[in-house]
Amino acid sequence: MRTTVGIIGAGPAGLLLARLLHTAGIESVVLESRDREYVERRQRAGVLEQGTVDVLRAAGAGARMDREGLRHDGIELRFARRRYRVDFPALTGGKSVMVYAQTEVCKDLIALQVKEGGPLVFGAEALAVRGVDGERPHVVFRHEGREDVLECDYVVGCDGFWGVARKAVPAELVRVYERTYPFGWLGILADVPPSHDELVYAHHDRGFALLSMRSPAVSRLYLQVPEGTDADAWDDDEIWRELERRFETGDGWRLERGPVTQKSVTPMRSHVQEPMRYGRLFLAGDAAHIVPPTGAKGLNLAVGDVVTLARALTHQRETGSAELLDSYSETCLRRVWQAERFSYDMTTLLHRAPDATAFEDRLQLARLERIATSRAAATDLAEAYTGFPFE
Ligand code: FAS
Ligand code: PHB
Repeated sequence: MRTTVGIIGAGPAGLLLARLLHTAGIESVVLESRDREYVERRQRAGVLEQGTVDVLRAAGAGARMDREGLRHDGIELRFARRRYRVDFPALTGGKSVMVYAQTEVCKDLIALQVKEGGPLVFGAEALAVRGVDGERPHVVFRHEGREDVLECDYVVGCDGFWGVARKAVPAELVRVYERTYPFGWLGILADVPPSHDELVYAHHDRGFALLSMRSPAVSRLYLQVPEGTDADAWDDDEIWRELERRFETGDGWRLERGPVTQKSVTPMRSHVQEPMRYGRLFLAGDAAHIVPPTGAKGLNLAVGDVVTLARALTHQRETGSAELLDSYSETCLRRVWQAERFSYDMTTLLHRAPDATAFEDRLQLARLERIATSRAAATDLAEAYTGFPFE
C-alpha cells in the first residue's frame, strides 16, 4: 500500500486528521487495530470546547452534534455543602461548551470517512514504524493474519498512550514528563435523566464526584476511587449511596437513581512526551500527551494537534515550505502545557489524596473559596475550561 500520510489510530485524533486532510485534498490511510464497533462504543470524553465544535462544523462533521449535542453555559462547583456556578459566557465574553460524547464524534467521523474519505482499515495493527529519519517512511502492520507495509511520505502516530508510533523516536532524543495520581475514576452510565442541567464537580471529604450526562435521558457519573480499584468491587447500590453522600448540599437537592448500564475505572495520569515530531513522524493526541480527565481536555487537545498538523501539511503542499511542519511540536506543546496546568489544578483542587494533610484539606477549601469570590480566579477557570485558542 502507498499513500501521502499514514495515520495510525482511529480515535478522535486519527479520524479528524484524516477528515481535515481529505477536505484539503491530501491522501491518507488510517490503520486501526480494533474493530469499528469497539471504537464507536468506547466510553470516554464528554465535553467539546468551542474550538472543537467549530472545527467539526467546518469539516462537515457537525450536523448531528448540532441536533443532539447539549450546549452548556456553565458548570457547578460544589463544596462544603455549598453550590457555586461558573458562568462561562459572562466570564469569557460569550464562550460555552458542547456536551456531545466522544463515541458520537467518532461515529460521525467514521461515517464520513467511509462515505467520502480514503481507506480506513479496521483490524490493522501497526507493528513498527520505520524509515522516519529518511525519505521513505513506512508502517509495518498486520491485517487478517498477514503482515503488510504502508509506504507514505509522512507517518502520524494517533495511536494513544499504548501505541507504537512514539517508540520510533530514538530514546536519546525523548524527554518524558509525567505524574501518576494515587486515585482513579469509577465511571457509570445510567438510564436516568441527569439530576442537574449542567455538570457538577463536587469536592467532598470522602472524595471527588462528577455529574455529567450523555443526553436528557442518560446520566454519566464518576466517583474518585483508590488507584487499582476493580469496577466489579462496587455494586450499583454502593455507587449510588456514595454519589449521594458526595453531592450532598444544604438545600434539599436530590440525586435521582436509575439502572446502571456501564461501569469502568479510568486511571489518572499527567504525561507529556517531547518532541512531538521526529523526521517524518508526527505524534498527535494521547500518543504524545495525557491529562487527568478533570479538566475535560483530552479529546480537545487531540483536536488542537491535528488542526495544527493539517494546516502545516497543507502549507507544505501549497508552498513547498516546511516551516509550519518544523514548528509543529513547539506550537502544539504551548497549548498542551496550558492544558496540563489546568488539568493538574482542577485535579488537585477537587480530589482528596489518601495521604492528604489537614493543611492540604484546608488549602483546597481556600482555593475553592477564592474561585467562588474572585472574578479573576473564576475567569481563569472559565477561560481554560471553554478552551485555549488555536494558534
Ligand atoms: P485514542 O486512545 O482515543 O485512540 C487511539 C486509537 O489508536 C485507538 O482506537 C486504538 O485502538 C488505536 N491503536 C493503538 N495502538 C495501535 C496500533 N498499534 N495499531 C493500530 N491502531 C492502534 N478525556 C476527556 O476529556 N474526558 C474524559 O472523561 C475522558 N475519559 C477517558 C477514559 C479513558 C479510559 C481513557 C483511556 C481516556 C479518557 N479521556 C478522557 C481521554 C480521551 O478522551 C483521549 O484524550 C482521547 O481518546 C484522545 O484521542 P486519541 O489521541 O485519538 O487517542
Ligand atoms: C464526561 O462527560 O465523560 C466528562 C465530562 C467532564 C469531565 C470528564 C468527563 O471533566
